[in-house]
Amino acid sequence: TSPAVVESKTGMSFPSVIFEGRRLLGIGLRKKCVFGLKNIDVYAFGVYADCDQVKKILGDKYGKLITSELKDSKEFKEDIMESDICMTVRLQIVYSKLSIRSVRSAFEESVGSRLKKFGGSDSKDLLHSFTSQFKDEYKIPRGSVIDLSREPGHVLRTTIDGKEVGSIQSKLLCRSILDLYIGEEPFDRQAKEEIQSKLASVL
Ligand code: DAO
Ligand code: DAO
Ligand code: DAO
Repeated sequence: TSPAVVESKTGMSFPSVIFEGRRLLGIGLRKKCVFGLKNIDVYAFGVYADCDQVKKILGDKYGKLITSELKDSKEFKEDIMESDICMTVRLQIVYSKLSIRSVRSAFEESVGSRLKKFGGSDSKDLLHSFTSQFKDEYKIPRGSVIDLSREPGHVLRTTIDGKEVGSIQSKLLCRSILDLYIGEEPFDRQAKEEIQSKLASVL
């Protein structure tokens, strides 16, 4: 099996395979500008997908295209986003002073804007049902591992250090979270490129 991949700036290490065969597609860094002047490294992330499923579900449709064509195909991206393929975004916390309150407000800003973009009016309740999972008593010190997984049936499952904190069935929420990492304005452009190339090369 292939070795883990280390995010060079933070030293956070991502195994090449997690759960039942979810493979690492790419890694990146989530930064945030605070007080309009300082950039902090908030977390490193790795995006994983069940590549056998990618092949099974999208192989017939795209298998004949060459990797470079596939990589830039809007339709392919759309199909990945909309599909029921099992995926995980793993976050490893870098910033040691992260409070649950700031997680909640960052989330409302980043994911909230996507929910509005894709979902429209009834997205407020959905956002609340997700952020209400973030209990004030949770601790996420540096090195904590948060997994956001898309499970069959568009269920978004959240775990902190392997412990489940909640599951929500919502295609819109899965899609909105995905969009943070591989959408039009991703947190880390290079990571998005890497993820897309890797996905295209699977087929
Ligand atoms: O101390 O309030 C502060 C600044 C920290 C900004 C935190 C950004 C949070 C980003 C989301 C983290 C999700 C795990
Ligand atoms: O980086 O802006 C962002 C949003 C990333 C998603 C963060 C989800 C965090 C969920 C777990 C928090 C538990 C306290
Ligand atoms: O742009 O080619 C593409 C698709 C990339 C897919 C990235 C998958 C991330 C899945 C995370 C789901 C979390 C709910």
